[in-house]
Order: sequence, then C-alpha cells, then structure tokens
Amino acid sequence: MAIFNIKKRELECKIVYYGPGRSGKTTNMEYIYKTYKKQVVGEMVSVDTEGDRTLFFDFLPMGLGQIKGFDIRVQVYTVPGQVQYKSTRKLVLKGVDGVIFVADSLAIRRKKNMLSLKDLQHNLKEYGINILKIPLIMQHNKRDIAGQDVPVMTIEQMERDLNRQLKVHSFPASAITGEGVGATLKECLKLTLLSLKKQFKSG
Ligand SMILES: Nc1nc2c(ncn2[C@@H]2O[C@H](COP(=O)(O)OP(=O)(O)O)[C@@H](O)[C@H]2O)c(=O)[nH]1
Ligand SMILES: [Mg+2]
Repeated sequence: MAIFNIKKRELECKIVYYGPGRSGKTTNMEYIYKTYKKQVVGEMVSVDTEGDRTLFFDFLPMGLGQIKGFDIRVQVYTVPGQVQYKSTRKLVLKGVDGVIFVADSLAIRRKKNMLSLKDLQHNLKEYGINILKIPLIMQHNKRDIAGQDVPVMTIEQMERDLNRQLKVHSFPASAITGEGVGATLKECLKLTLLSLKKQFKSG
C-alpha cells in the first residue's frame, strides 16, 4: 500500500524480494546497496542475520528522484526464505506494492522454488492480493554457476516450473557478479510505479 503524501509531495512504495532460503535475496540487496549509492538514502539494515541466513528481514531505503514534482521513495525488503519463518514472511509482505521472486538455479532447489512461489501466492491472497495482478518480476539467480560442476537448471526448465501461468518478465542473473540485478529491480520499479499511477487515477 503506497503512501501518497500530497502535502510533502512524496510517494512512498514497498518492494519485496521473495523466494526460497539461500536463493540470493540478501546478496541482490547487497549488490544494489554497493552499486546504486546515489539512489540509496540510508543504511542497509539486516535484522537478526545469522551467518548467511536472514532470520527476520533486510531493509534498504531508496530515493528515485522526482516524478511530476513528487519525491519517489522506495522501501526495499527481503524475506527469510526458510520454511519455518512463515509468519515473518507474511508480515514483511504487508502493504507490498511490487514483488521480485528470486529463484535458485541449482537443480537441488527445484522443489523449494516451486513451494516458495506457492507460499507467495498464498500469503498475497491472505492480504486480498491476486498474484496475477500485483507487479511481479522473476529472477533466475546464480546463472554464474552454470558450466561448473554442480547441476544447474536451464532457464527453459525454470520458466516451465515457475512462469508458465504467471508469464511475468524474467531475468537471468547473478547476484554475485551483479549481472541482471539492476535490470530486475528497475523493471519491478517501472511496473510498480505504472500500477500505482493507475490506482491513484481510478481511486
Ligand atoms: N554462485 C552464486 N552464489 C550466490 C548467488 N547469489 C547468492 N549466492 C550465495 O548463496 C548463499 C545464500 O545467499 P543469500 O543472499 O544469503 O540468500 P537469501 O537467503 O535468499 O537471502 C550465499 O552463500 C551467497 O553468497 C549467485 O548469483 N551466484
Ligand atoms: Mg537473506
């Protein structure tokens, strides 16, 4: 639920990185934090992180400059993907305006990706949001591992598993090298701002 503050001429919206545990959501955010310094308007905050596991969430505040005289502010969050943090994931999704689903290209994570997408659909529904209607972008992460000795899914396989019905824009990426990371976020922001524009016009 974006906040449109006419007095302060400010629009604030919320983007959430969703996906199974260890698919690379925090690494995406760390790359954004390092690379888009100009747009980052505060510290990246990781709440209760243990090693490479996010136990609560990560948060990054961004400012995208002005559109039609309004300051565009974006709050970016990641959820903890591990199955047991269901209630935290739901909490982080509250008021979401746009979602980036980070899927893991490792073959052993195939089921986890599909379960996490179902979990996203379910949690959105609890807030009365249809997954087919919310601005959603998919990212096939860890493409840098393809060609190494570990079994990695093809993009075609991942699209069949995850995107056959949704048919959302998807990006191959590596949160480690940064390939596709900015493109994923930018596309999600674009969709989200377009959707908000429509909502405010009709509301
Ligand atoms: N090779 C490779 N490793 C990655 C990539 N993204 C994340 N990782 C690694 O995967 C592990 C989990 O990443 P993290 O961002 O904590 O996952 P999260 O649980 O989704 O937040 C870490 O060891 C990362 O370094 C990627 O694009 N390529
Ligand atoms: Mg994390």
